[in-house]
Amino acid sequence: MSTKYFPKDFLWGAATASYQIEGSPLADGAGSSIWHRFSHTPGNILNGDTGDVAADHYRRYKEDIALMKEMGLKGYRFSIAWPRIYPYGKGKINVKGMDFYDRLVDELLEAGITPFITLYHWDLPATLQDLGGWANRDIACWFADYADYMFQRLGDRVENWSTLNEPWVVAFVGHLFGEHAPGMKDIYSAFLVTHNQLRAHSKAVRAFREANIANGKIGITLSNTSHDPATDSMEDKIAAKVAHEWNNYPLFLHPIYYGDYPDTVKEFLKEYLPKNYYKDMEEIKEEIDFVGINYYSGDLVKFDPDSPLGGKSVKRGLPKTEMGWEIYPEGFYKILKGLQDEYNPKEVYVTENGAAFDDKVENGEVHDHKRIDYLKKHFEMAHKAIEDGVKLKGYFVWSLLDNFEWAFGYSKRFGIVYVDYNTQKRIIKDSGKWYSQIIKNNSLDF
Ligand code: LGS
Repeated sequence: MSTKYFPKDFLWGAATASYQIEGSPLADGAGSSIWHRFSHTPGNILNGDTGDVAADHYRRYKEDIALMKEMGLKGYRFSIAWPRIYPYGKGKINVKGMDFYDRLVDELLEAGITPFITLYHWDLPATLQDLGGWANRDIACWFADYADYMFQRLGDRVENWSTLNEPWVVAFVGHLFGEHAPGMKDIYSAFLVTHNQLRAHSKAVRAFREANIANGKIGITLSNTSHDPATDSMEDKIAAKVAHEWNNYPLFLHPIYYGDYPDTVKEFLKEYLPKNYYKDMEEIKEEIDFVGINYYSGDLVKFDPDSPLGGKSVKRGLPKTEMGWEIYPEGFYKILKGLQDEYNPKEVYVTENGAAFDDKVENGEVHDHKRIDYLKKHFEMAHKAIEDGVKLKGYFVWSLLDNFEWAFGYSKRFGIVYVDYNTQKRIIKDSGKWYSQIIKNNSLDF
């Protein structure tokens, strides 16, 4: 057995998102969000679940921070519900909503936990959707104004900021597949939304630079699936490359770092890109301080002339999580190493990695050994990536708490802390206890 140490000051933490844990979505003057609306529309969410109560974190945040402290977390990634701050998306500010995040940040700092804020994790103010949402070009200004207000209000205490969480999912799952809010199915809107998110992101980054936050760092959080070619054939390799460049970090980082969409996107998807998109590229190309990587799974890609992207996904018979996603830690290494080789970001954070399993409470404990095994294998790959030059500075396990898993409602549990939704009682799962040892030792035994 050998012990592998992580870098000094490695930011071990856990992540959550506002709509998934907070509950009380309309409390204290908050406006409605597109997820509130979507989840209250019958047929959208499994079992008709909504985020009305969720893990009741809005009212129990102190208890939750105490749990983080007990586990020894060094960092906590959470998101701000835009409609709590601006009930109508812009204009009038809701002081009480702001107070919640003020208190949350103070409580975290008091507990010695570094806050890591995501400005947008999918709960767009519903009023802005009525104006076209992310498909309206004005959203770059609406978002930058909101972001700027947050920098002014929390920048004295919060150094780490991520603009958007998984803009690919927002664009395609929300506007092409219709499985997430706002539930649209239009490919042109999906690409327009991709583009406007990029514009909004970069505008917020410029506001951040002007806010001049001491030691402040800003980046973006991107979703990734490791797409590997099914065979060595040229066709399969191209299909896997197209899937990678459209589905993973290149779709957003190519514009941000190089001022253009990736080659395969321009070749295979050009007709869907907004007209004259290149005119915005100069404002989109804007330096960021870190890239946030979310990683869960991988697949094999096989050439398929009938598919619009020239490839289809095939399973390879690996063990799966409760979501039906293959457990493929090697793909995590490939994503991290590929990111470093292709874009050489100044810093990288794993902003999400974790798994859902069928957790059971037995005598007041949750023995989630499969989750421990999943995390261990992924930590190992992160360590290997660091050894190979990836400038990984921290790692946020998804998720701190069991929560509202979007279209799957409460049927899937990702937490390292179990939530009993009848009583709101929390139980630190075995994975949470195991994780706290890793954090304490800052190392992993193989
Ligand atoms: O809860 C969400 C987690 C769970 O799994 C979180 O809010 C999101 O930021 C993030 O999308 N999350 C997530 N993503 C995994 C997507 C994996 C798709 C794998 C497909 C296999 C072929």
